[in-house]
Amino acid sequence: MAAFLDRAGTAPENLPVLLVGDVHGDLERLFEALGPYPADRWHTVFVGDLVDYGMFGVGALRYARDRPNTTVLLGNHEVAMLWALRDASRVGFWMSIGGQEHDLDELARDASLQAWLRERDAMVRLADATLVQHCGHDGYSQWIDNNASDAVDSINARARDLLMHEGEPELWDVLSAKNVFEQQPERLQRWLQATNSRRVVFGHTPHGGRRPAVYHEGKAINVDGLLSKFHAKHRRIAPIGASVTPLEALT
Ligand SMILES: [Mn+2]
Repeated sequence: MAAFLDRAGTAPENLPVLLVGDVHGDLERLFEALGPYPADRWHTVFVGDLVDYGMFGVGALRYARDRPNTTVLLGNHEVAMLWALRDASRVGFWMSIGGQEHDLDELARDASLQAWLRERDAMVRLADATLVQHCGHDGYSQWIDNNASDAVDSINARARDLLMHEGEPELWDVLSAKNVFEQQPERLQRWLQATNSRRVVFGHTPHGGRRPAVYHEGKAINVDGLLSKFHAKHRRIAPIGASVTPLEALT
């Protein structure tokens, strides 16, 4: 992971981790959720899917980009949006999954935001060997180069290469795969071994609970708690703590 420092010179690796599930354009609830967690005291990790459904997808991206000590991972909705930006024939599909036309216009006008978004990692392994990725699936393994010394670095390098070279179809397939770790503990265990991790945090599919869903003695954790009131699956206001929580609260 690239080392980066905030203005005060604190490495985020030394801060407690704050997990943020799928935001999906709900900047209002995101701000409410982050209120108790000042950026200078937390390493904030977004699991991806900041855009679509709600009206403020690009706003959420800009906020997350500019928040100190923050890691933003790629979700399938960011991939779909970048795909629509590059290929106008994909706009209809992207809008069918909640894409907001004004957000695409905003992104088209903002080359630096595009460049930043294309450089986001697919996953991060934190200092305590917690892996964070968008979907609860091991399909990312197809991007591990057998000669690579670190699986996570290898996956991120391949994902970035795909995003830079019109590889959105493959990215979409991997990042939109159905979560499987809840139902398949042996597969989860193999994935943790392959990535040298002790547990994995993901979002992507709403868990439907009032707290993040913790499976298999804490080895798999779903933080997609339907934060966005604009989500297609939204039925009621889910508690903010279902999506935004300190990592240490889950152990
Ligand atoms: Mn999502």
